[in-house]
Amino acid sequence: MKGQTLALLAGCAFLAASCCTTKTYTVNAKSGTQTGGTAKFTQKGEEVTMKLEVTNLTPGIHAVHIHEKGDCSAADGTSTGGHWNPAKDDHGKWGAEHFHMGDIGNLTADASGKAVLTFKTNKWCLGCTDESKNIIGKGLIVHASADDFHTQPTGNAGGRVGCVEIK
Ligand SMILES: [Cu+2]
Ligand SMILES: [Zn+2]
Repeated sequence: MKGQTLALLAGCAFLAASCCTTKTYTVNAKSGTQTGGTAKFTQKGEEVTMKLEVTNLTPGIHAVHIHEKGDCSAADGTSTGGHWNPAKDDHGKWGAEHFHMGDIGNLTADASGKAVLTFKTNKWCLGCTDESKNIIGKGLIVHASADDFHTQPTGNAGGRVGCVEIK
């Protein structure tokens, strides 16, 4: 009985270790806003899932990108640099002919300013050695306006209202 319990515990520990890496971060308010929320990243096998929950946005559509630096120190979020673009491609819509590795797209905030976005991809990893995939050390930005998927190199998404340091 004792042996079985130990085997079961060992099995559970193995499953827990092999299942997922999960990291949860805070959304920091930028550009004089009250933006808040959390960004949760989980890697299971080759797939990374992002669950982004944002509060206190203006109702409507807002662009979300991964930017190149995990530094939210500037009041306007510009310390995160431009869009994360390891493949040196053009800005665009995720999955289209041309897009940046950080071009997540848009989310929609409801009348109360809340928005939830779930995004899954096997093009990212959490802390692997492939710098064309690793999102650790990057910054996630929620913008004041929508991404038009067209304007270079930013999508004309306006100011930076929310910022996450993906550490
Ligand atoms: Cu952006
Ligand atoms: Zn882009």
